[in-house]
Amino acid sequence: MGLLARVGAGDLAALARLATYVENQEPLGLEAIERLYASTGRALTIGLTGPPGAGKSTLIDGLISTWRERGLRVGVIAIDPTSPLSGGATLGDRIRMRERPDDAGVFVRSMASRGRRGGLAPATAAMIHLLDAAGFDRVLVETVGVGQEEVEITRFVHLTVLLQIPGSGDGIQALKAGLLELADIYVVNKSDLPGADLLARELSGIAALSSSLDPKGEDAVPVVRVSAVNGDGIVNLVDAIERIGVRRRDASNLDRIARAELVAVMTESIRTRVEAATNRADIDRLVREVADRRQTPRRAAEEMLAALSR
Ligand SMILES: Nc1nc2c(ncn2[C@@H]2O[C@H](COP(=O)(O)OP(=O)(O)OP(=O)(O)O)[C@@H](O)[C@H]2O)c(=O)[nH]1
Ligand SMILES: [Mg+2]
Repeated sequence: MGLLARVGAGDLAALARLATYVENQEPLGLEAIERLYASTGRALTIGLTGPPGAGKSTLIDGLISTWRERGLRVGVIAIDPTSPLSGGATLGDRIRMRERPDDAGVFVRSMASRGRRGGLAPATAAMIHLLDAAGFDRVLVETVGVGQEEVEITRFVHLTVLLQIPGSGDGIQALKAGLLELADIYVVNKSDLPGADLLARELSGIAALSSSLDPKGEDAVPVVRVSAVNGDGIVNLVDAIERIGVRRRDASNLDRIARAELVAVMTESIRTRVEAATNRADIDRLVREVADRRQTPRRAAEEMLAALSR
């Protein structure tokens, strides 16, 4: 496989091609991960999430610069919630990261989350492995903190950074339940705007309370104030990520990630296999029978699963 060798040699054009196979979970992509998986596990992987427009992409651009100054290679996977059909913003508009065509140490990839065949979760996990195997020391995954599936991606990374912004009127932004809990670092971005002090205090209060209630006695989640547009506080954020990253690569956390991915991949493959083994008419018939109370949902599901062993 010439493509793999070229990726191994740092060829970003080859990596971009392979990434497309991996994103679409095509045979070439699946085979590449089979071959590469044993050489993954080196990168520190970081999820970065927050409400739309919080400045996630702008911040990632600053993180890239800081890591590059420290000699580290950075890969970015930006999960794009706009459907290709909805006519959302163009990619160039959404990915507010400078192009660095001359820098082989940076690779940015956007992945659509909507309207895709096969699950987002297995494809994203595979993409993380690809960038890890391609030698990127830090792999960032940007997700918008409102969609369920996008948020679940954070189960596949070592640590998660949650962005909040001041001045949105209601303090902590309405977010999916559980998002505050799964973050390892809180960032107050746009701290050049009024209200940053208040928001930082609120987040510190939440962090202190959660830590005092934590049976494992974990340290309070740090609150880092940054301004992604003018670069303030980015070095502090990188330092916090590096510090927590060391802890988050312990055995129990690696098991957590492996377990999450195993479950996600298994769920997805059962679903696609059942779909492939069952024809549309059978599914419609089962739906009718369940709706008419002639069959229980459990029995109907068993019948669909039985198609797998036929
Ligand atoms: N004042 C101020 N504006 C910022 C800051 N960071 C980002 N912005 C602006 O906020 C807007 C959104 O920035 P993005 O980086 O695209 O935000 P995002 O969270 O990636 O957005 P989505 O991917 O669409 O959810 C842009 O106009 C940025 O210039 C900041 O620190 N201060
Ligand atoms: Mg963005």
